[in-house]
Amino acid sequence: MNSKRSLFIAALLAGTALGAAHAQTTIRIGYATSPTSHYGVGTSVFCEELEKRTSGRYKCQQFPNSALGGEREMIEAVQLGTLDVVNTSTGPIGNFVPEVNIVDIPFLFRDYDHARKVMDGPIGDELRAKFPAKGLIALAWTENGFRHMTNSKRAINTPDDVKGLKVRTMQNKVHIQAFQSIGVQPTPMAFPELFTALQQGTVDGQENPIPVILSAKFAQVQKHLSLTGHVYSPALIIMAPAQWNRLSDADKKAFAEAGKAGGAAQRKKVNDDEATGIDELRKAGMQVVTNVDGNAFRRAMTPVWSEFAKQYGADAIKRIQDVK
Ligand code: EAX
Repeated sequence: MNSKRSLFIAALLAGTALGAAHAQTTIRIGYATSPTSHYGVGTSVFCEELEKRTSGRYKCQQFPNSALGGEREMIEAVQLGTLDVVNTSTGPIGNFVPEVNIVDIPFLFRDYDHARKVMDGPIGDELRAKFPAKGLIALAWTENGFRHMTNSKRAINTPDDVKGLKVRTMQNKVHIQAFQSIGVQPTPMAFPELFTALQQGTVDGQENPIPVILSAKFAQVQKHLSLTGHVYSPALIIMAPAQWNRLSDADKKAFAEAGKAGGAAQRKKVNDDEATGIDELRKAGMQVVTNVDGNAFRRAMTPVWSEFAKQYGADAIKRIQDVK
């Protein structure tokens, strides 16, 4: 080999090595709510941890406030590979991974401890394992929170009070069926359209966890809040398989660990908002019913529960309930 050529190859190799050491990949990540919301906090921790654990080879560009569309659209974009990562509620997930519908059943989870234990345990792992067949990688569970009802018409204490109300639901067939069963007129709608729909009276109410009600400023357009806690709303960080498959095993581990850290931070923010948010919403003018007749709501949904047992398996439902 002549010396000129070997020099050239050496330079090329050095260039590659140098390039590899400095190569930085920007991960585009979207979510529905504001940067200071639970999704914003969880996503920021995910991004910081990712950067740290890959020595800066990966960093994020965040797209908060539904800038890239509703959750359903963002999941589609991840499936297509035009978006790298989404931090989303399970609301629209059943349309992609039907097995996940089971965790959206109202009154399935007793409390936050129960829900988090299920998602972090074998059941949550098994559900995440269903995603790759649908062209999605479920990196880690995060959290949206227990959902409560708000509306512009009246205080809600019992299931009788919700009869005839037009309530926006997520694009989730379990939720739609459950609300129909107690006499609500469900109006499925993407989240980015919701504020205007409430403002213009297209719908009377909606239901969301405290952190969403706070960050979306629904107090400006809804007078009544009832702490119905009728359903837990899990969330997850989902990644495009094309991105995931390119990663080394070490980087896959870094992504997964960053996802877990993001999930923990997001849950902590949900806890904080639950602790202080209700007072904040009162100050913003909402009338809050704290002593909702939860048992009455549960009883009212008993008939639809037998339907869910048929659809999602009585055994699978019991397995979730049995987690202590
Ligand atoms: O995930 O659509 C909804 O109501 C969701 O709870 C919200 O976008 C946050």
